[in-house]
Amino acid sequence: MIADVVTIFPAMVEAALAEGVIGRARQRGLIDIKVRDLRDYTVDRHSVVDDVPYGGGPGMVMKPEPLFRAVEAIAAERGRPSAVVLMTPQGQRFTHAEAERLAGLERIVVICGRYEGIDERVAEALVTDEISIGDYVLTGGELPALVVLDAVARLQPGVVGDEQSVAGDSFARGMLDHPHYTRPAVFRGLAVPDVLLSGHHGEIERWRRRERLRRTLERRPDLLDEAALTLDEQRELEALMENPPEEKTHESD
Ligand code: 4GX
Repeated sequence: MIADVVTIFPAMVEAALAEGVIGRARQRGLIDIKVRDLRDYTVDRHSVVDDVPYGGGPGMVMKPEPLFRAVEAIAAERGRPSAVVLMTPQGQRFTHAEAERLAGLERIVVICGRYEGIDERVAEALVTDEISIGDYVLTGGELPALVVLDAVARLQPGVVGDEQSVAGDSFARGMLDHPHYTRPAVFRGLAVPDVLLSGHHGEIERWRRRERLRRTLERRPDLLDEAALTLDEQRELEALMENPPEEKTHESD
């Protein structure tokens, strides 16, 4: 995967992409992500990227010219991008399915907007996909771009060490994950469920499957409408719905 990020805060984006699994994958050449400073594509002496909105009103709007020049320079250097993504609360909601779609593309460009937004002609003529990471307003598209790039990059072959863990991702399965525990077996009086210490792999898998279904039913029942459940999972879910486990309570309740 080749990805280019266009931003007025390249250091912020680069810092995040230099760490952890993604930073390592970049060093190993498994993914090629370049962070581009939008001001490098300006032509005026002061590297201005914003201007006042036509029609008046508060705030500033990102000028079209630097964004066009940036995407054209990237296309000339890398080849025509398969997608030009704009991070915006006006976009389609980002999901794991969308991460999988983008992960299959050869070259993507991600544009991080700031201020009140970008000149609409950029969205019309340059952008192929407008994506939102959720219904809240941030100060810029950099954090959303990092969210998208992280989710897409970890789907590239070899980026996450254990292929099994990527295939078994909770949202790849369409439901929430089961609980995880590590040592010690008892911590401050809180015990790990016995079944996990039993060594019975069949029972452990059944327990985990049941916990995934229980949590999904409890916290995100909406996911179950879309989830492709196995026959065993369907039966387990019906049992849970007939006989709902006690709700978790707190001492003060
Ligand atoms: N999911 N923001 C973008 C400026 C902006 C507005 C319109 C382009 C068009 C956000 C989100 C988000 C705030 C990033 C406004 N740029 N982006 N920014 N939620 O809130 O993606």
